[in-house]
Amino acid sequence: MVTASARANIALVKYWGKRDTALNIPAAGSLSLTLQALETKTSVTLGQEKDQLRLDGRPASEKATARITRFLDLLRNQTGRREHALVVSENNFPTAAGLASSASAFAALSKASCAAFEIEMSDRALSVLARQGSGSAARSIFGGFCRMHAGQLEDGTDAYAEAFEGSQIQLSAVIACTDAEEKEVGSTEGMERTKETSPYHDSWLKQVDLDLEQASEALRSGDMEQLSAVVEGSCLSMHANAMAARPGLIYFKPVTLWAIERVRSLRKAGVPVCFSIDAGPHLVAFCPLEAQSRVATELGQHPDVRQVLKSEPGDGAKIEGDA
Ligand code: 2P0
Repeated sequence: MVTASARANIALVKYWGKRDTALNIPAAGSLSLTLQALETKTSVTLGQEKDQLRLDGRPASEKATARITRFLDLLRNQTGRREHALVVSENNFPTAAGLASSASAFAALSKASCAAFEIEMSDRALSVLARQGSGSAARSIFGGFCRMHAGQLEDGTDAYAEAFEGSQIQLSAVIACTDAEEKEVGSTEGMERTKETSPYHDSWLKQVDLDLEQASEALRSGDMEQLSAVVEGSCLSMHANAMAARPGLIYFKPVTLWAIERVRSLRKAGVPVCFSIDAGPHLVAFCPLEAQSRVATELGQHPDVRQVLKSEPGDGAKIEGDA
């Protein structure tokens, strides 16, 4: 048995849309921060009769297990080995409610299953592998800030993530968790619907490249004001694009708008903070560590915020027991 851990990441510049669905290649790049507090541990034991997945202590659905089988087939095809696996995965945060669980899950599974099949891979190759499980998982191979490239090659080998170096801004996160129900439309389906039906999708894709440039510049020059404008702009443009799909995708709840308003009031009062929201109702606030407690106290003051998580930047995926 091999066990690996990985942590979820939240994008500062969002990914929404694929250029190749079968190979799961994003249509644009993205930029993220890996978060220590959102951890998945996954163990892989080969030599089973069929692939099995246990998720948070229970047998997983057939759909989730089939996704794992498709992923493990990539490694079986590469090695010529035919063994099936028991995959046991535990998250320390609510799954499938828009808290990026597929990112940490497929990053941890990539790391653990490569070790189980005795395949040596560079972090870049691991990132390409993880991407085929879930687009955002490519970024969770790395710790801290991370830049994902959409690449141009048809086979997706240049669609990988890498650590983003040189940031003058140290960010921590505060996550306002609302309810933890499973969302109605998952990211994969939501992205496809948006690409097919939203009249704003092409403009969104063009905007991502500008946002990536400006966010990188803001991080490297230490300009939190510029970073906040880009991060919130990227998030709201992504949601506007998804809302414009037919039928429209609305991931916000009333409490999400309340939390946006709170973050903006804090910023007006001089606290360096900005927000982002994934395909779910939770809000993630990014701020320097010194502002974390103040932001957490503020975001906890609504009855629909069930839990406030604080996180520092997280480590990349690793085999348990390794440093
Ligand atoms: C992101 N999200 O950049 C964006 C923002 C959610 C909102 O990447 O279909 O689970 O597996 O590639 O990675 C979530 O989508 O989608 C995501 P697939 P994934 O973090």
